[in-house]
Amino acid sequence: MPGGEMGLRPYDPEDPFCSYPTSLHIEELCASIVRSHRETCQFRPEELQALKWKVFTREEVHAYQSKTVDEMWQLCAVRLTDAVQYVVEFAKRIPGFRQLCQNDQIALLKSGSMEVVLVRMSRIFNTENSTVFFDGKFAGTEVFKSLICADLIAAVFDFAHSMCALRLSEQQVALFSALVLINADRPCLEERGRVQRVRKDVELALSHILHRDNQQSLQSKLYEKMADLRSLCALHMEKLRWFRQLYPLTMHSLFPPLYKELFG
Ligand code: CLR
Repeated sequence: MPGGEMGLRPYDPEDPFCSYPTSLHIEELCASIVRSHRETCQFRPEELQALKWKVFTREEVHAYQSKTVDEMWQLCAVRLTDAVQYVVEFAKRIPGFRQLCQNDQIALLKSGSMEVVLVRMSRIFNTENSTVFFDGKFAGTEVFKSLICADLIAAVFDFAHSMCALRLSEQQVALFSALVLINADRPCLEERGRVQRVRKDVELALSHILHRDNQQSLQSKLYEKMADLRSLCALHMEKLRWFRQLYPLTMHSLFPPLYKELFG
């Protein structure tokens, strides 16, 4: 069943708890999205601060580099899927998302979940030594060597640097993540108009907090970042197709079902 791996259920118009965002005050919408982000962000800011300098040793890096291509891909696919699972939970808690038809929920997650993972990556990226929290410690690009996609890894790390340079607050990250997900331009949407209505509210919510924080100049920078996200995800899909051709059985039998449902 499509969406089964994500635990999505079809929209039930009789459900009294399905309120439309238009009925919510914009402040409430902001608060709700920020709360959803906090509850599903996988690592709290205080936790990350405490772990900041826990980096892999030379021996540990060597162990990652000695893995075979398919072993390392599998490990990354598992870690990535954990992160995506949290994004799915975040999406479900965005007011209005559950009221979209199930196919549109799936279409938005297929095209947007990886983008939100990359936005979230900037929260757990240490710009001082260019490392990201992966598999229990902070990892530099060299850890990912055996994936044999150095260009993708370099591009992802560059993106994390450029996101960190914006110095977004957790609330701004939350609203930006919601905006990345609720995008009426995604392929295969059945009810674009309804997605557009939810998006308008999220856009209002983002402008509201940028205005409140006196950081309106961030708006255009965030819209530029969305273009970067698109090309990074296109590159991810390209690498995945390459990998599937080389190791069809690993992909088929060892990759997490959710990863295959969203990207396969
Ligand atoms: C993103 C933020 C999440 C925690 C998290 C888990 C897995 C990480 C991911 C973050 C960032 C991107 C990441 C991924 C594991 C592998 C992937 C480092 C930090 C890199 C880019 C490799 C992608 C390889 C695919 C082609 C399989 O809260």
